[in-house]
Amino acid sequence: MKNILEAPFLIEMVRTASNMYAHGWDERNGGNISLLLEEQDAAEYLTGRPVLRAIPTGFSAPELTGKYFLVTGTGKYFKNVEHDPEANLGIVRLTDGGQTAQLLWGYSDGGQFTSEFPAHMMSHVARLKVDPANRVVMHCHPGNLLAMTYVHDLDEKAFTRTLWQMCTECIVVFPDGVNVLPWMLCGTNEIGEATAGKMATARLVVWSQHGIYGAGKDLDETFGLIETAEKAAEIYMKIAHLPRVNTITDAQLHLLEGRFNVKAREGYLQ
Ligand code: 2HA
Ligand code: ZN
Repeated sequence: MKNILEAPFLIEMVRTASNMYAHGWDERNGGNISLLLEEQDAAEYLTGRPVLRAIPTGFSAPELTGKYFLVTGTGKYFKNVEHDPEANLGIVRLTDGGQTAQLLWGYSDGGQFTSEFPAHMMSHVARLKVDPANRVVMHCHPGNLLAMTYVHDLDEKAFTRTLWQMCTECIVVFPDGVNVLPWMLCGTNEIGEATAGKMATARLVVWSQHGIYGAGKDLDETFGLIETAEKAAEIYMKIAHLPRVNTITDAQLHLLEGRFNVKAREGYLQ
């Protein structure tokens, strides 16, 4: 059996958590990441490992039965992941229609997966239906996106259009736009179901006055997705109180669609 600490997927996860912390998106124990492991990686690194513990999930997700996930731990600080991956991360296999998570590695101090596990697993189900290549769900608290939810209309079309207008490349990176949930109690199946519902039509879901969820095919891409939306929100927060003299027009956004071969969310451009 190969050493999990040397697995490329684990090294990438550690790098990502450190990078998110360095960006200021994950204060204290804020944020969480889940990565659906490839069959090949699971076979190489996990077959034959004994089940260390069986942890009830409190929800069902039959679509994920037998799938392996690398997930950040509840109460853990992203800044500490690189110093002790085995305590701060865990690898689980979902069984019983998703109702049980078998711990195969990690959470070495007796911990368990993030309190936002329902939102993560339900979002994986939702994104895999749209994009079978989806592997990552990522949650964090980027300051400018959060700030924007205090001062901007939370209507999804209005929120998305503002972000698209803030940086030229936004519409290329997230042509499906950004979906928005109102403030809801976090850590519950309810917010998990609501997040997954929003994930059906976009890879970014803002949790008002809390943070953002992103989904993508790998850690780099998902990080970059949130990074791009956060950059746009930063520009917005710099200019929101100033007279807007120039902007990116819908005609220009259409030019970007053509140049980069992307299709903006239906009905979002004039
Ligand atoms: O504590 O970010 O939403 C981790 C979180 C909960
Ligand atoms: Zn959070």
